Amino acid sequence: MIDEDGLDARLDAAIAAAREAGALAAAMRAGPEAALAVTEKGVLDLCTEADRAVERLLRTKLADHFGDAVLGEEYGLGGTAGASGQLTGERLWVVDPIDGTFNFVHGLPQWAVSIGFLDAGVPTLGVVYHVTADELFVARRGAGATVNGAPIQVSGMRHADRPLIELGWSRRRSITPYLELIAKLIGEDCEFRRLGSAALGLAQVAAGRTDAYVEFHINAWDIAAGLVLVREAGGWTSDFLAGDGLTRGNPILACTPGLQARLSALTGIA
Ligand code: LIP
Repeated sequence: MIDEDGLDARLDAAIAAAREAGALAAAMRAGPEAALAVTEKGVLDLCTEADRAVERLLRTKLADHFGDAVLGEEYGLGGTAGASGQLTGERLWVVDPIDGTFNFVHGLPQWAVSIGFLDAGVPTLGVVYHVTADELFVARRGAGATVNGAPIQVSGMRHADRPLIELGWSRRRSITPYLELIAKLIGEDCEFRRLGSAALGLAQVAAGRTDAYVEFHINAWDIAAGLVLVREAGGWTSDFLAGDGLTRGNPILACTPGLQARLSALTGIA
């Protein structure tokens, strides 16, 4: 495990890198159309030159600077990963340069820079920068969660009789269970949203603005930071890293604790 000074240095670097990465993404969004030319990694799964440029910046400022490994959405395993591209060592950055790329390309504000850090396999640092709102969500394992420096807590079911639940979905899974879950939530008098960024989805749960985030498959780079945010804000998350969650993704349920049993029963995510 890394000592306190090592974690302090990494958290400071992640905060600075998130802001620099956010500024780069925003500048590229406002710049020549070429930066927004999309390549499609899968059906409706987009990547732009902005995604790639931002990830290169994060790799330089974080993984290369500290000599740590990195897993990123656009370049996969890199940094100090072994020649085989396998994860090496106990210090891993898990980054999504622009989470919510579909929104980013279209000009919707729900996109964010997401930076997670795993120390010996444990989600330890989380930084999510909602650039268009200038909201910087930060969490460190055992030290709480903040937004722009102010402490945050999950909702505690303050709107107990009318929960607000965000559902994520992608073409990586069938639409049927997603539609069935919507019908179940409506039957339970729950409101639902789909905003298109899992990183922001978990940040809003941590901030108490929504009561839960559910997605039947999500990748580690989307939520590695959000796991720390929700847990440090007093929330519950499913065991996302179980099995080969880190490299192949898993379902995610993140919520205020009062909703966990009910949503685990509705979704089958425990
Ligand atoms: C997105 C996730 C979202 C999911 C999308 C996509 P990206 O990440 O944040 O929750 O439903 O399919 O994976 O691709 O914008 O970085």
